[in-house]
Amino acid sequence: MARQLFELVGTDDRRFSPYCWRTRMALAHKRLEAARVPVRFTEKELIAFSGGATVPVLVDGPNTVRDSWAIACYLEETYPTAHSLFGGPEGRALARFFNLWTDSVLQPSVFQAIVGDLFALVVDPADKEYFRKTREARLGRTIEEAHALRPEKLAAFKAALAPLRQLLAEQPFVCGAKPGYADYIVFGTFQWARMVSACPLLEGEDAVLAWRARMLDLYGGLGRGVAAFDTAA
Ligand SMILES: N[C@@H](CCC(=O)N[C@@H](CS)C(=O)NCC(=O)O)C(=O)O
Repeated sequence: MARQLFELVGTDDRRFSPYCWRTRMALAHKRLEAARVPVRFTEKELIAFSGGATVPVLVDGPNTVRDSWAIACYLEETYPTAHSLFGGPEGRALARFFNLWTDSVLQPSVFQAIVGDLFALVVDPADKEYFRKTREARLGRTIEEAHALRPEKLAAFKAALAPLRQLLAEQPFVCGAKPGYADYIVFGTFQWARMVSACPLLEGEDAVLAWRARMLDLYGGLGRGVAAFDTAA
């Protein structure tokens, strides 16, 4: 197939990367197919052609694009008529805010809360040494120390969601009546978490949980159809 998506893989063929989920949802939104190529953390040679060391990488005919945000912009520019991801330049600017907010606020707190489970349950044995070394350097503490901080990191995550919760009490999707790329950015974090940990990020009556259920149902249950540890909603 001319279009290929290189995505992270762990044990039992789990494709759990939050950034790759952003791209998978964006492709589904655009009704575009792609052959999915699994890449373990340490299989850097498989994506060396992209000039980078992270996934997602999209190959679309002669074009190679890496970085989930760059891929979303590429898809919007290359396939402008089919189902807009951003709804125009103003929407793209707002989606960029969601990208930066998710990367700098949501992802780090969830990462610390679930890294112990991620390491134990889904990091491939061949990648464990690499994962421990790189992630402990990033965390400034051991995986076990981070795991012990779960309650406080989850509390920080829940607090950070306050404006999102309010928004989703007013409208079904982040982007309004229909989902768009900002929804996929935030959804990537929730999908990643449920695929690597049984720890529920949210509980009870919560507009964000209700939104997550709607997101899991999109595109024939694309998100719901994969193996997950947190199967609530
Ligand atoms: N800003 C990048 C981040 C991509 C990223 O960090 N991907 C992780 C997987 S979740 C990765 O490939 N890590 C490889 C490594 O740690 O060696 C994007 O949005 O695509």
